[in-house]
Amino acid sequence: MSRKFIVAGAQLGPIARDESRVSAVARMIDLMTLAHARGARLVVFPELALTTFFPRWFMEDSAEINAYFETEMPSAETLPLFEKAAELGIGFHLGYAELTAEGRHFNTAILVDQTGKIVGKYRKIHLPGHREHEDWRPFQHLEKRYFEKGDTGFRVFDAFDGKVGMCICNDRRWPETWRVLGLNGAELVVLGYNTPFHYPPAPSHDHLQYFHNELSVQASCYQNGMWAVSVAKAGREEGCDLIGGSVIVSPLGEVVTRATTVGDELITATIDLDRCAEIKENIFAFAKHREPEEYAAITAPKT
Ligand code: CDV
Repeated sequence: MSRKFIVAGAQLGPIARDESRVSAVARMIDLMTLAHARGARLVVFPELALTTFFPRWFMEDSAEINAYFETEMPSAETLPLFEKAAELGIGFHLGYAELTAEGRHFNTAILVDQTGKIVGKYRKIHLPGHREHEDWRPFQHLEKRYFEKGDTGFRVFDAFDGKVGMCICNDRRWPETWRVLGLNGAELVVLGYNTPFHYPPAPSHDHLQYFHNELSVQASCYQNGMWAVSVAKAGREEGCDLIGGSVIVSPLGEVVTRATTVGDELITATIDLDRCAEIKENIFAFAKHREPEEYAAITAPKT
């Protein structure tokens, strides 16, 4: 049986600080409807897709912070997305800020199947940025303040006739993310990101933001023989420029399709999960060619 199907990346333009979840969900439903019209079985939305990228502001008031988090999924505001997905028979991936019943905060993403059922959850492991307000920055990046390190590991889910893994934004830059997903059998990795164009700790790298984005995803797909759908929240959001550059990448490391704007934009491609074998059974046949006894430094505690 063929494992060829169409996937979509639903890049979102900026979400204003005062934009409601209802409005963000309506934008996502429009993109989902378009994805369905183009024949997609799965549509991928960005990281923290329901609100503005709030870690750019220092906040101390827990009520103010918690207002950006979801305590249930679906909620009254997000239910229409699940209902539309079930009506159209299209799966989706969604990033959001999760507040658990125990009061824990995570940067989370879910995978939803074509019946509208949640079949996978991932909580972001590599949290960039800092914990306290840093005056010198033109904008803050307080993910370490607002989120705990994820506790799900890099799991892979049986979905869409294949093995699907997830990661979120900064995770995509770390080869360990993809290698663990690859060792767990992932054939398709879906992810979203919010990447500011300006990187205050090393502004001389700003002109390389799009390059580093593609470099990370392309190298990782090739080195692990997997497809990726990597999707931005993009554009000028509350005065902060976020890169676009959403891509679908093949197991050979090729960019199959790429967004051309920094607004709401749908990209689609036909992917064939059977093509992962071209890499997984050849140049990166893990069982034949890996030498894990030489890799102990990778998992040694950090110093
Ligand atoms: N949301 C992110 O994780 N953003 C980081 C930025 C801060 C470098 C990223 O890796 O794109």
